[in-house]
Amino acid sequence: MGLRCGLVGLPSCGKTVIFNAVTAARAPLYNAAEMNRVIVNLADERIDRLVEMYHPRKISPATLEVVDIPGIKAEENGRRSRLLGNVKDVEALLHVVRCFEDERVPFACDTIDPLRDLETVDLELMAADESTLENKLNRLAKKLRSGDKDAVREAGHCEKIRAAIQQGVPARKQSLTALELASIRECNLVSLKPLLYAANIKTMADAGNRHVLALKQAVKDEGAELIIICGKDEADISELDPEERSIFLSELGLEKSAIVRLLGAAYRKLGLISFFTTGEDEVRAWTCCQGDKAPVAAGKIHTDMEKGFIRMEVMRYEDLVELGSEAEVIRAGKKRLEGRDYEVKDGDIVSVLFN
Ligand SMILES: Nc1nc2c(ncn2[C@@H]2O[C@H](COP(=O)(O)OP(=O)(O)O)[C@@H](O)[C@H]2O)c(=O)[nH]1
Ligand SMILES: [Mg+2]
Repeated sequence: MGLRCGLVGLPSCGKTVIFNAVTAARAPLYNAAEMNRVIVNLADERIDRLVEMYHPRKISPATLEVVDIPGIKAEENGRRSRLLGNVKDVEALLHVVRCFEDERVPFACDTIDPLRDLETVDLELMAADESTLENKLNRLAKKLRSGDKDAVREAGHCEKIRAAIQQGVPARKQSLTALELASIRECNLVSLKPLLYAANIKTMADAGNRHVLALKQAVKDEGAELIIICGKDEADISELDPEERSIFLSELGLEKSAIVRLLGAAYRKLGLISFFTTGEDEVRAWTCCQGDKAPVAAGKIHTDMEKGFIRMEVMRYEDLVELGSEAEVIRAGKKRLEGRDYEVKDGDIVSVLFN
C-alpha cells in the first residue's frame, strides 16, 4: 500500500543502524544475511488536525515500508539473487554512504571513498539489469523470427538500453522516452529506480567533512537528493519517548528526525502527494502521484472506484481548517464536484461517487 523504500550500500556503511533509527524497530545488528522489513507511519500534522475534527474510530496515516537489504556486494550466487529480488520489490532506493572514519568499525573497503561507493552500487544494479534485459531479449527472440512488430520495437529498445548500461549509464540516467519505458516496464529494472542518498556521519560537526562534500557534489551533478544522517545518534534517540526525543534532537542541532527527512526526500523525489478521506469511521491518508487524474487516485482507495468512477467531491484541507467544519465549507461553496480529468492535489479531501 504505502511506498516501499529499500536501503542499499556497501557492507558496514550503517544500513542496519539507520534502519533502526527510522523504524525504532531495533532489528538485530550484525546479522548480514537477515532481511529486516518494517512498515512505519508517516508523520503528517494534517492527519492530527483532521482527527481532532472528526474523532474517527480509526486513524490511518500514509505508510512507508523500509527494507534493510543486506550486502550489495554479496559473493555467493544464491544470496545475490535473493538480494536483487528484494531490490526489485521496492519503489525507491536509499543508498547509505559511509562518510565516517573509524578504525574500530571495519568496512568493506580499506578507505572511505563515497564516489567509489556510488559507482560500486551502480555497477551492481546495472549487472543485474544486464541479465534481466538479456532474459527478456531471449524471450523475444521467437516472436522476432515471426516478424511480430511489437516484438521488434521492444527488442530495439531493450538493446539500446542494454548498450547504454554496458557503457556504464544506469537506466535512470538514460532519459528514456515513454515508449522505451513501456518496453521495459515488466523488467522492473533496478538501475531505473529513483535513488536517494544518505551520508552517514559520526556527529553533526562532521557534516562538512571532505567525504560529505565530495558526495554532495556528485549527488548534485546527478540531480538527486542527499540527506545527512548521524545513524548511530539517531538510532539511540529513536529509543527515547517522544518528548525527550525532540529535546535531544534540538541539542544535536537537528530539527527533525531521520525518518521525517527521509520521507520528505523520498516523497519529493518520487513526485508523490497525499490526499485524504475523512469521516467518523476513519481519517485516512492516501498516496498517489502528482498529476494523477481523479479516477486513478480513486483507484488507490478501491479498484471499483476507478472502474465505476462517476465524480469526486473535493475540498481543500486548508479550507476545512480555516472554516472549521465540513458544513461551513459547503456553505461557502468550496466543496467542488470534479470529473475524470481532475488532477488530484496534495491536501485534497475527497469522497468518490462510483457505480
Ligand atoms: N561511529 C559510528 N559507527 C557507526 C555509525 N553507523 C554505523 N556504525 C557502525 O558501523 C557498523 C556497521 O553498521 P551496520 O548498520 O551494521 O552496517 P550495514 O552492514 O550497512 O547494515 C556497526 O558497528 C555500527 O555500530 C555511525 O554513524 N558512527
Ligand atoms: Mg546490516
